[in-house]
Amino acid sequence: MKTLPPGQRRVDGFPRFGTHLHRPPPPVPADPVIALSGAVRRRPEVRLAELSQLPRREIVADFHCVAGWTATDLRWEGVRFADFYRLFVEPALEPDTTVTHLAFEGLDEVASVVELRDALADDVLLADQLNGRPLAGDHGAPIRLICPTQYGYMSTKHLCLIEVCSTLPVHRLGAGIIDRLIEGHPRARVWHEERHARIAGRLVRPFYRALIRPIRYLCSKGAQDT
Ligand SMILES: Nc1nc2c(c(=O)[nH]1)N[C@H]1C(S)=C(S)[C@@H](COP(=O)(O)O)O[C@H]1N2
Ligand SMILES: [Mo]
Repeated sequence: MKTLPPGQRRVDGFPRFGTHLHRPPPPVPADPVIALSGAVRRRPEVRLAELSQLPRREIVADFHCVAGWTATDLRWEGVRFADFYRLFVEPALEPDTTVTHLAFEGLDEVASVVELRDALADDVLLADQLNGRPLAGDHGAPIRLICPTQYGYMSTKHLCLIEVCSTLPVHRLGAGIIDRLIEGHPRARVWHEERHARIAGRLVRPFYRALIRPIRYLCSKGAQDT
């Protein structure tokens, strides 16, 4: 049996999970795009059809939710995020911009903030296929980010917007009590157990683990509504 990262337990299959709770997955637009905002000169929209200009990539990786479950050996296909960045984002940057972070937003308005160095890692994908099939609604149709070495909350599903940032986008972090309680770590590396921004990963394990059952229940209800 392979070793899982600290505090993780294997689950069977791959549950739909997330902060969307009871809502069904958002409908997929007829001609989906990834829009760019923030420190870009033009505001180009990249049609998903344009991604066919990039080489296809496949990775097999485990998926680790911060709440403590790990789905093993998922086969993702798509394009490397670094290739997308070089072809579509870099040419659109405002002159003399130093990009530090990217905010990835999904059609359900859930977003993640990823440091540029983590987003450009070799194994980060924009994935449109899982285990040989087009991504289903539950897992992020039509396309999602996959950052396999970071907790799942970085891997934004239903990706439709990338905000290019030259400082930490604080407006993305949320200011409510719940946001503070589950405030994600800025790097969220699973092997470093970077679960929470201020509290040691080991200490928040039981708190997150207690959320798995109610969230899975709500997610399965949302999936049935579709
Ligand atoms: N758009 C969007 N992306 C999201 C989420 C979400 O609610 N909405 N949840 C995150 C969390 S917390 C996890 S663990 C994974 C779950 O991915 P899955 O539903 O494909 O298992 O998606 C992440 N990306
Ligand atoms: Mo998660």
